[in-house]
Amino acid sequence: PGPAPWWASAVVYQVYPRSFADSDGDGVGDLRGITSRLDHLADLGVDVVWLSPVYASPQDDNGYDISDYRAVDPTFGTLEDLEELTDALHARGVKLVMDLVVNHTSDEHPWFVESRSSPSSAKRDWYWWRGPREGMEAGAPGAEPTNWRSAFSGPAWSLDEASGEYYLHLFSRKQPDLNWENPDVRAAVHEMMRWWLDRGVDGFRMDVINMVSKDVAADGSLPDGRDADPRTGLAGGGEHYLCGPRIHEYLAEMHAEVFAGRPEALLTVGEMPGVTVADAQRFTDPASAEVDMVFQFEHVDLDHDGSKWHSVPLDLLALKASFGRWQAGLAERGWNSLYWNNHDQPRIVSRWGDDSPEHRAASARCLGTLLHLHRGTPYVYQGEEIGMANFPWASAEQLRDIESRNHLAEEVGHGGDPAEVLSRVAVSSRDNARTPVQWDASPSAGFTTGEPWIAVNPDHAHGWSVADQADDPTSVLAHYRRLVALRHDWPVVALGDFTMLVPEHERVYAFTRRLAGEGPDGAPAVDELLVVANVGSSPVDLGDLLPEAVAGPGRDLELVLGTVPGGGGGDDADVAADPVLAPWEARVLRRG
Ligand code: TEU
Repeated sequence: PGPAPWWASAVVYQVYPRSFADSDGDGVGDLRGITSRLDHLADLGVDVVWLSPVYASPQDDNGYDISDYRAVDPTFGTLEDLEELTDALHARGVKLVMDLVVNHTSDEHPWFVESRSSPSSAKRDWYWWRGPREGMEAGAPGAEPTNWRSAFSGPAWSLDEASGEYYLHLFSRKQPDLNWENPDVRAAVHEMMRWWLDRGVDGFRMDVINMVSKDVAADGSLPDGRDADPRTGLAGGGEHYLCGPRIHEYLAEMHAEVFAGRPEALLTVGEMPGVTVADAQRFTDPASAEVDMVFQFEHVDLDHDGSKWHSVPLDLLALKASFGRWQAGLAERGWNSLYWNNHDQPRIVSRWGDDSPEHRAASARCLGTLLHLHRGTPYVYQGEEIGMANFPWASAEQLRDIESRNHLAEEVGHGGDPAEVLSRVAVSSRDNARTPVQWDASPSAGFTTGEPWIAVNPDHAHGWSVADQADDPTSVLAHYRRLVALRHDWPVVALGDFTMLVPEHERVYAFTRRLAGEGPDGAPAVDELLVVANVGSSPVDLGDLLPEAVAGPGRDLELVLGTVPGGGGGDDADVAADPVLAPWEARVLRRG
């Protein structure tokens, strides 16, 4: 293998612009707001910013419904503001990765407007138009071409009354799916991507990119045989559009048309619901020339049963088994991305940590340590670095997310008890990730001088803000800074082999990282880290659980990074040797 790619030792930070920082007091975050807060990102030390969509959009799904790929939505500013942000990031050595949403457009995109205008329109075939099910009347219940469900409730097909045909939308009815079978669609996407790269963008995070190839029959028909059990798959019918028959062809073509031969150091990451380890090997194998890494969903699907609205407690053994398989599966070929959070997931400290006052900071540090010490490129979602928690949703009116609101309406419409449905939505809602970043303890947390578009978490006044944590060496923020630095400074963190230890232990998450290299004298040497964490709110005695690893003969362990306040400070040797792990304590130890 050649030299390690630059992103092996990089950390990416995701900005969700609507909720990051508001510069003009309209209550919605914007580009100038981001530019005004770059000190925070520099201080954290991240290498790349992934910016969620800022393109022109009716904002039906907060910008994931794009009506002009080459314009900035006035909500967020102007193209000049984006240029300023790009330059300011580059001046600090930080790259900018844009969101690429090309499985679908907005229904207000000129392409769809033209497509919808008539069945004989030149762009009709740019989207998925189909007549009603054979022998059925358009608009009759169940007459949709397939029974696939939209991820945001209801059928995945909507009827256009004028033509009597349906169009496909795997997400909202305002997000019609593009027809990638049509080469003109693909060419238009490639051209747009090159346009952004030419403007200095450093890569793309590709929204649901493994959904662009649909399992369509040779004659273009979608027969009854393509119906699915409506309760399986992401949106019901996933087997017909997740990693479909032409997906590798499309991504290889995109790579050749857009990225190949570019001298810049770029990053591509494909968001891929339902992707398996075997799929990911091929997608991320440099020899396939498709994408650098993928976002997989296996771990974040572990704590619900069937639907994301039915949460079950996390099984730590299953989590370890899942991470272990991904680490092993992408060890030789390909590369992992690592994330706990993004704009679609509830906050990790509330989800798998313990957000009670006693354990919140410790569990945030512990989970951060675990993630960042795996092999792969870690992603930090805004606010994660200060231990932001879920919001205490008390009424349906507080929710803004289309997915949450549609689900509430649907369940209540079917006779569900509103309070019960709300309590389940509150746990899993994407809005948990979308409350404003907490910059300080002032009334709107320093996010805006106006009325915030979504509630600010009241805990910002109680220590959970950037201002409160910035100068406190024991804070979650200070700990995340150390995690980022560790990946930059230690090749073994970026590149070392991964071996899971004690996979059957119910409370301890432990693994080693090993990298063969050269010692100071030029002789061959192995650098080895042991990571051990207590994933729970009571102490755990390691006893002789890890005798070899912890106290093998001649194996002194040095504490590289600890999570208990003071750890990493003066009495490191004692900490390293203590057999008892405090609640949510994590240690990164190095063999002497
Ligand atoms: O998400 C796709 C996806 O698979 C999910 O995480 C999805 O949001 C679903 O609701 C899970 O419950 C991407 C974007 O990240 C998301 O914000 C968009 O809403 C979606 O695509 C459509 O563009």
